[in-house]
Amino acid sequence: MEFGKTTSIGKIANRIKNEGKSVIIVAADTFRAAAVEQVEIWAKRSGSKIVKREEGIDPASVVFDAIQELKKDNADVLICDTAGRLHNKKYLMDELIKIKKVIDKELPEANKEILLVLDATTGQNAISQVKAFKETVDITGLVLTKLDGTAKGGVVIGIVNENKIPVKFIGVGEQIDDMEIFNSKDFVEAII
Ligand SMILES: Nc1nc2c(ncn2[C@@H]2O[C@H](COP(=O)(O)OP(=O)(O)OP(=O)(O)O)[C@@H](O)[C@H]2O)c(=O)[nH]1
Ligand SMILES: [Mg+2]
Repeated sequence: MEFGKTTSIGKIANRIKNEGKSVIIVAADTFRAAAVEQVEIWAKRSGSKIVKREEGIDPASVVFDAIQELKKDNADVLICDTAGRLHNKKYLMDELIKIKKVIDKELPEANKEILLVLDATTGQNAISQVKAFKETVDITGLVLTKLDGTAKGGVVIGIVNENKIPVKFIGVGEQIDDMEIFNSKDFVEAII
């Protein structure tokens, strides 16, 4: 779903680059040619290296390749852009599990984050999204996008309480700097 995953990856990569670290982004949404193009644009904007392969290739194999690049370059951070638009949900979840297996095997010592990107405008629907993904992979954090719009994302408070998953970033626009580290106090004030 178009929740802002790829955009958020560009913004997060930019933040990490600004901290002086090197970033590789891997285009692991191989199901749509356009997805690879979109993430490539964000890699350029953020000054990150991209690892990509042709459309239709196994996403986990591209991630495997990217990890070899990471090791070769001795880069600091690898960010994977994954698919969200598959009609068959089971297939999508199976792909995520495969990607996670590759990462765990190839980078057993690395710090890993699995971020679920939620669109603040989707309301209650977000709850079922979190449930489905949480059952599949251990989500370590949420990114809440489109908080610049009219939606205040109040539903996320319920999600955080129920699932004990922290909100790590919030998206507040379409530009590269439009991302903030989540501050629960500001957020509650904005909702009120
Ligand atoms: N206003 C606003 N728009 C955003 C924000 N984040 C993303 N968008 C817009 O939302 C649309 C979808 O963003 P993408 O990053 O392509 O979403 P995605 O989850 O990667 O989508 P798929 O790859 O199609 O599943 C784009 O038009 C973005 O510019 C945000 O924080 N605020
Ligand atoms: Mg995308």
